[in-house]
Amino acid sequence: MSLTLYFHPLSSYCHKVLIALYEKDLPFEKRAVDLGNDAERAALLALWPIGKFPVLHDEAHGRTVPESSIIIEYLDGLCAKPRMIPADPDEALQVRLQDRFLDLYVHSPMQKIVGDRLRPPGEADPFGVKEAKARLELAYGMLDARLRDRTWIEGEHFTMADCAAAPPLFFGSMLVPFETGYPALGAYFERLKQRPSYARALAEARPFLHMVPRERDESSLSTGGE
Ligand SMILES: N[C@@H](CCC(=O)N[C@@H](CS)C(=O)NCC(=O)O)C(=O)O
Repeated sequence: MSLTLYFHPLSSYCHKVLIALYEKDLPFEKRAVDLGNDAERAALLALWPIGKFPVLHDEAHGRTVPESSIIIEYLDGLCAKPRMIPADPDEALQVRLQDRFLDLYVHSPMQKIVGDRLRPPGEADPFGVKEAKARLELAYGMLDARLRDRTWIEGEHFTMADCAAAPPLFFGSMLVPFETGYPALGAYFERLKQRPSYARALAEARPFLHMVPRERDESSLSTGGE
């Protein structure tokens, strides 16, 4: 098999890429990375010294591709059906903008809140968490307004922006719920969960979800994603 995805079953950015892989029905091998295991961590660092997953390795083309959005662009190059980024340059720009919005203003604050729960005793950052919650609420409001007249983030076609939306909304809903205050966003999230690609990624993650820290736990330090 040519494609290997270095991933963690709980990593939300890995879920983003898994959705695109499942949309395209591309064959690939999954290589789970436990960052607490020295050999596995070293193998990931050898591919991408930043040490974050997902990382895709394409043996047939001798390419190693980090960063979820870039991996999805790369997958579009390998298999254009269905496209996750439209061929039309203007439409592609809009999808990339929404992808950035979701990563920076939904995914990052969500990670900040979960990450704070994994910090060592005495190192919590309540002010940063408060800011992250406010940013999530702001982003929820913008998404809710956008989704009042759209099926997917960019309209009628499922794109990279939807791959970017589902995972942080899943974890975000446990931290700052949106189902009641943001009805269009709540309805969109229900559509996402019905989408076979995301339903599959979520079903594969479910056996590991008990590892997600629900509250700040002074004794826990995890090696997983979020
Ligand atoms: N910008 C990166 C973010 C990747 C990222 O934050 N990955 C997390 C898991 S969701 C990770 O590797 N966490 C482990 C760590 O930071 O040590 C992308 O889009 O792929």
